[in-house]
Amino acid sequence: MEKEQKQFAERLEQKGVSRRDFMKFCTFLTATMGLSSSFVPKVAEVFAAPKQRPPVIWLHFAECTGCSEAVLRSMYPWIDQLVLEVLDIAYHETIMAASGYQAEENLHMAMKKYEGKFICVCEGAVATKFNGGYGKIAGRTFQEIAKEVVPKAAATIAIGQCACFGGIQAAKPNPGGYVSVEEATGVKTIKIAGCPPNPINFVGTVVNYLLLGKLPALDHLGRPLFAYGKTIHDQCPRRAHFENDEMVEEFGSEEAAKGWCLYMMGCKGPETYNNCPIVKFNDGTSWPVEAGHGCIGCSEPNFWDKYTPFYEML
Ligand code: FSX
Ligand code: SF4
Ligand code: F3S
Repeated sequence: MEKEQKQFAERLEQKGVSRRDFMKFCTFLTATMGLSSSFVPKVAEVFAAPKQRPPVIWLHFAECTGCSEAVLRSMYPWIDQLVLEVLDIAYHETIMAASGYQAEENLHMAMKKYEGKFICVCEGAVATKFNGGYGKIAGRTFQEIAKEVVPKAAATIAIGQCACFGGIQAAKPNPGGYVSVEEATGVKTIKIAGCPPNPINFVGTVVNYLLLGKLPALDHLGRPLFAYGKTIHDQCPRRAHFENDEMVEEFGSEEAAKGWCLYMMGCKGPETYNNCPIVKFNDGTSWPVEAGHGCIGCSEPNFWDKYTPFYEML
């Protein structure tokens, strides 16, 4: 175990990550998962000395690949290293070296080898009209691929608004008949919602599985409660400006304090469940409302149709 941990520390060091950075990340992840700080060493162990590395088949359907980008790049620049430490990614179109026939072969071999054991991660919506003609890979429709792979997985994680609820391609008039992965396959998915979702919520879900041997508790839509249990509005610092007497005094009046809130600019925070105000994006730098833009409800079903025009008050 000690040897493994040492080798892990060396690999991180090569990426310019100190043990202190790593422990800081584990503390942040543990808090995000809603676990007490006594779990921090256990969470660190999941990465440093994984007992099992579940095989993953990562599929892409109709989307912008922002979800993969979010996991692999934007947060901690080295989160890709951590993801690759705990998961055995057998197939991922964006990051694998293989292409063409070899890629197809990899997918089929991985599916056969790990049948019933792999985690399927899906990005993007599935086209259903015109026999699925709006989306094909290697001559096969998204629909055929989804129906072939998803039912063989031990669990399927839909990552991003598109895989969870259809996303922009399912917005009216939805010419391709795009639907969520769950609708396309009839298989229940765990939904890491958002456009893009916060990578910490994906990592938290996977670590929950590895640490506690089960998937996290979900809401009625299939989103993990640790991340999607509260509304943006309930956690928003701009709300504090008009709900805190001291702040109101500082602003001169409740009305003035309310001026900081983006509700009248169309913020959908009161109806949107996500943890953006707490976990933020880009290494905890900021999040939409902090940057001065109202929440557009990107983790809610069909937000493109439901919440446009975005600048109209709820
Ligand atoms: Fe959709 Fe993801 Fe938005 Fe993009 O793959 S959730 S369009 S950020 O990339 O699926
Ligand atoms: Fe609520 Fe949005 Fe106002 Fe924040 S900015 S308090 S989320 S309405
Ligand atoms: Fe999306 Fe709203 Fe967060 S738009 S990123 S859920 S603040």
